[in-house]
Amino acid sequence: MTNKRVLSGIQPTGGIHLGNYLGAVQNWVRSQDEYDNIFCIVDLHAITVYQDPKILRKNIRELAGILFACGLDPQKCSLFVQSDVTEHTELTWILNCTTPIGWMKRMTQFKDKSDKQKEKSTMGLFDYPVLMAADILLYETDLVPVGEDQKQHVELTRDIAEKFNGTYGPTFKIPEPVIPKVGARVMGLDDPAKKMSKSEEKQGHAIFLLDEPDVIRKKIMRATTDSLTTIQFDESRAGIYNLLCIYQVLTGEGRDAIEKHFEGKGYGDFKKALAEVVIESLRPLQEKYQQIIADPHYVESLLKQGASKIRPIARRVVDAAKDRIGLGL
Ligand code: ATP
Ligand code: LTN
Repeated sequence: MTNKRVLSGIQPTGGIHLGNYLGAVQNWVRSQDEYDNIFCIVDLHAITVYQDPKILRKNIRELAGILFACGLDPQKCSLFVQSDVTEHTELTWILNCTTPIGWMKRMTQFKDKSDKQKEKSTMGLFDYPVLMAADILLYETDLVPVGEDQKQHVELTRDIAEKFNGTYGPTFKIPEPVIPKVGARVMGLDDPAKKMSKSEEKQGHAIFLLDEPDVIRKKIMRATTDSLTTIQFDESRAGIYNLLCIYQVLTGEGRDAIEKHFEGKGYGDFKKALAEVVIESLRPLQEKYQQIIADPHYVESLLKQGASKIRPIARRVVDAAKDRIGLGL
């Protein structure tokens, strides 16, 4: 029996933050031995909102470096840049023509992002979930490890695949989302009502994996909490709950043990302890990142190698879809 295939993606819209890491990347790394793994730097998704071209190019390389530093192993997975494999755009067009607009109008991420973008919202932003469906369906994916915010997009992907298969005959494999129990929705440190996001520009909103220890300490000490004092996992106290969840995933300790450990202590003590846990968890990957980017060609060659390895799968699936529909000669 062959291994199940995992596919996931991340946008090169800035440095990776703790939400990306705990919600997605850490799980990609952990399950590498078990599955056949494909990971994609989704630059075509990134341009659904304006990106400065020079910064985008720099972000793509840096993101690849960080992902390898986090522990993605080029022997065990293929990491590539989405726009290097043109089949992604080709399948997107085909799926655009089978996806009802009504399904797209229900996508909550589009509503949130287009509210922010207002009249600057593009067709690409609206079409973002179909491009994501193409990413997933191109590789006969079984499992899609993502944070909670992407669950709706994976469900849409399933609907798109089922509709296509129902109309034209079995073509696409139906994928399943994989969402972690803790860490699936890390909230902003400045505002625990908002998910931590790369593109939020406010200082103190996100902890980035390459943040220096002092920056991490400052951000955590200033994180928004409430006027209560006890250290308890209580979802109604969103700020402290978020910090406790981060502590829980990074230490691997149980909730009871954590509450007991901080019994009688104040928010200040807890925040100090959390800052040290975060700093120590990130230290090894920060060191590895410096080694990786010392040779800029190294990352580039791994990305090319990744694309060459997976391109034939994508070609085969697009050709099958074209054939089903009756496209071409
Ligand atoms: P942007 O702000 O540019 O939209 P983002 O921070 O939402 O970016 P993505 O590249 O869109 O990051 O997401 C990569 C992965 O990280 C996805 O699987 C997504 O579900 C996950 N993720 C993003 N934000 C969080 C978060 N706050 N908590 C947990 N997982 C998250
Ligand atoms: N939309 C995702 C990124 C993404 C993705 C994918 C995730 C693009 N294509 C395919 C899983 C599978 C996001 O995190 N915003």
